[in-house]
Amino acid sequence: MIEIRRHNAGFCHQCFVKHCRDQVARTVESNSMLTSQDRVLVAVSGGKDSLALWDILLSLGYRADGLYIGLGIGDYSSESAAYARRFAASRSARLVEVDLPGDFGFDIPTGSRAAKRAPCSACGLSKRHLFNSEALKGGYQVIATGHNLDDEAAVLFGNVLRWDLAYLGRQQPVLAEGAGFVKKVKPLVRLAERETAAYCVLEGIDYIVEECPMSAGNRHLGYKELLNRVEETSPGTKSAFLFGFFDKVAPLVGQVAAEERESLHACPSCANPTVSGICAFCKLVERASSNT
Ligand code: Q46
Ligand code: ZN
Repeated sequence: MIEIRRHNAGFCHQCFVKHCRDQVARTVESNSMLTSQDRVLVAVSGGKDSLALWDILLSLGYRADGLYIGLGIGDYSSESAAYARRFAASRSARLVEVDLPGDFGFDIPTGSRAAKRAPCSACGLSKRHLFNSEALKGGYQVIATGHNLDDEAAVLFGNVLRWDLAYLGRQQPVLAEGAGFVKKVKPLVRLAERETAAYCVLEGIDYIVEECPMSAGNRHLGYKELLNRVEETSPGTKSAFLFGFFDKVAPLVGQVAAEERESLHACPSCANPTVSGICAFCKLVERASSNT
């Protein structure tokens, strides 16, 4: 029996799997995330969330391929790639691969040192850039990421602590396509972390359990712990926090993000949208290669 306290419900194996798929189907439909004609590129890390997402989208009949980005983070990267490849092979699904060291000449530890950025900042900007450019290159209409309820509530908490309106404006389950941008969707926002883990175990999906070794000190982990403590005493708080934001506040701050998008232009080096001059990813590549 799998208990979900915020729903005040318990599920057997079959009902739990159905519940997860229903939650994703409901999120996809109510937010017009995907059509059956769309080709969707699922950002896959080899972890539980992204593999559960890929599996659920395939089981719902969507045309979903995977995208794995090799970040060059030692054994963690080689092991996570193996999980992504094994899953793709088990479902006869297509996995697109990009390798930062092989294709761009640097890994995340080197790039972050060269650019004097925190590893997760260099990593995040590289992944966002490559998700978009690979989707454009491959002719995909949508990029799907495995951000779950816990991730999104922690990010929202951080954005609220700093009242970062630009980030808050972009924190939506769907970001529409725009000049140079492929549509981005987060179909797992109704599922908590422990639910995607249980889904993988029940469906026999092997995923990398170890955390990325560079995640130590990532402030979102601290926010997650904090929210978990609140959730423990008041089940449903995280969901009320996130969905209250989506319903009541996101429409008000969405305009800030829309204005920011309008001021973007194409990077002279790679043509991806950027605020000014050469984009952050091209600068990172330049700094990392001048340091090797
Ligand atoms: S992979 Fe990259 Fe995460 Fe590792 S370096 Fe940070 S952001 S923790 S999802
Ligand atoms: Zn660029």
